[in-house]
Amino acid sequence: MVANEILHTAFSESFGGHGQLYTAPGRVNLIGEHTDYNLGFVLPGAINKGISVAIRLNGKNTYRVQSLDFKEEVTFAADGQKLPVAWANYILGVVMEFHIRCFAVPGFDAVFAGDVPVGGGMSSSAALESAFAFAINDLCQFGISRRELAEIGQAAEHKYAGVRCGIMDQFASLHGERDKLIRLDCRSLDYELVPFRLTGYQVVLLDTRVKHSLASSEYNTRRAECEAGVKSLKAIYPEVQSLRDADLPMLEAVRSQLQPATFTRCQYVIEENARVLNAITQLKTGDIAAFGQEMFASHEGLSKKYRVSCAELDLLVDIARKCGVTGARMMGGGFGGCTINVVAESALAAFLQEAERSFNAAFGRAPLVYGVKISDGARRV
Ligand code: GAF
Repeated sequence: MVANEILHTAFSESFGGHGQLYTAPGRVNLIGEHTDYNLGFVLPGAINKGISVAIRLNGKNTYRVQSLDFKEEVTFAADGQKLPVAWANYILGVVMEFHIRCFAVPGFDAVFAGDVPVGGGMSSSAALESAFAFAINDLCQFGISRRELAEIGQAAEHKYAGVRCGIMDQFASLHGERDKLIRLDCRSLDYELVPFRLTGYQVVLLDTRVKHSLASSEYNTRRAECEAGVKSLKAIYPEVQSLRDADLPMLEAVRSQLQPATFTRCQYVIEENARVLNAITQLKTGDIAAFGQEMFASHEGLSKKYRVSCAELDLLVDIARKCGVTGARMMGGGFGGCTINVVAESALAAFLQEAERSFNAAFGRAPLVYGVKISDGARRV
């Protein structure tokens, strides 16, 4: 997390005096990818990397926000006009979502900075939305629940970043707890905190440093394909509201009405939902080897059926398998970013060495390595 003094100093240099500090984390997801917008199950956790903000009401109608990382400052009003600076739109979106819910956000001055790698699949955007949503709610004493703050962040992302994301990232950033994963039912938003402190194992992310420009449009295409599948299923099974309500025989029954690609996308989602539930049982019974196998199967589905992986991610998962890593898969929306690996400490050094060697041989650079800890969600500092 960003050092508090850095934000305090930057705030006082730009605005004078002190701002109140808040922080919100990025997230990892152990299993359950692209299941959230299909109203299924996910198993994320908040991490010890996030975005922190120093903020103070300014008595005006405008918002003046400075990004230390992008070295930019933007002033805007709550008029809903999209801004030319990409990061500022997430904050504008959050402010507008408060307004839509009849919570008028008074003007503020803010400085923010973070250590969640942008485009790394750890959801820096959700961390940014959650940091501002949490801070505004607390500063203005609106009394909005964390769950609704997550919905505010999600809506901001839909409308101001153009990504029709699910709720997982914002929910995890707001509800995370140290050493606990979140078993989230993305339909009811009921959740359970599942203890996740594996003695002798580490969670390590390997960053391909690939950021695919098609990631957002492909994401929205996948979502549309799932919706097409639901439409056909509904015609025969009216009770189906989302892929979460279907099983493989039901999907088979409508196969002839679906494009082949749509069929395999839906197949992946139905299988992935089942994998999440299996994996949670395995985690609770301490069967980490079986849990890891579900992670590998998840990757296989994401790569071959959902088609959101890329050569760099596939290679890293392949190396992980060969090096005896317990479980590995691509994480997040796909088309780049990180793999998540559950690795026995005894296997870690050899795995990292081999990953660096093989990745370098194939792509001419080493992947970045991040060890992450499952940590608390958004909070006042
Ligand atoms: C991105 C989205 F923001 C999430 O909602 C989720 O769909 C994820 O991709 C894929 O599981 O992080």
